[in-house]
Amino acid sequence: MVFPELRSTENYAMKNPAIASDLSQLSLCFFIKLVQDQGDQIVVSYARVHSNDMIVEIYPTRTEFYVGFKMFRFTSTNLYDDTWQHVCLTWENTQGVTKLYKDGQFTGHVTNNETKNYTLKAGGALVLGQEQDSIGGGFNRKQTLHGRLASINMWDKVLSESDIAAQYTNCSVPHGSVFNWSVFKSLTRGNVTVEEP
Ligand SMILES: [Ca+2]
Repeated sequence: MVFPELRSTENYAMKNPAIASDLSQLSLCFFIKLVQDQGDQIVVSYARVHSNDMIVEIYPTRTEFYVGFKMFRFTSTNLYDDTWQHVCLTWENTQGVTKLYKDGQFTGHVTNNETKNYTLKAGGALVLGQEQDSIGGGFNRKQTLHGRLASINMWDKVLSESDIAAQYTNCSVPHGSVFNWSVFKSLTRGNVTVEEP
């Protein structure tokens, strides 16, 4: 899926509602190839209870992941890279820990105690390439995605390191149990295009 370089709030893919059951843990994985234009890049946003219920935002020097409006900041792993990368984030509400994997390898974890016992509520809108400030809208052209995104899937459990490594090495990704990449191909808006490999 190709997100064009001209920043616009018209370019995205949206599934609404996107999540069928409340989540106490999750894994979110995707392949991404960014255009480095020095702006921050929104991969995905999910809005239900908060407009920031789940966000992946890649900055030139850090990556921020939100669950329930609470932030996990990763500064030691650079994802702002114009080559193809495989990225997985896992979160669970027992310890309130998010783990980041790049190209199949664990790169670090961040704890946010405020996400302990939090439940990500079902029924919200999931948008690829835009940051929501209201459910399904409130986009900002400075918070968009430039580049290519593929095989974004989400599961309702924390995947193991070996499961994640297999996605990267095989380039073969099992269907996400929460949402599955293939559904987004028919949900694009604006100038977002789908290229088949
Ligand atoms: Ca927002």
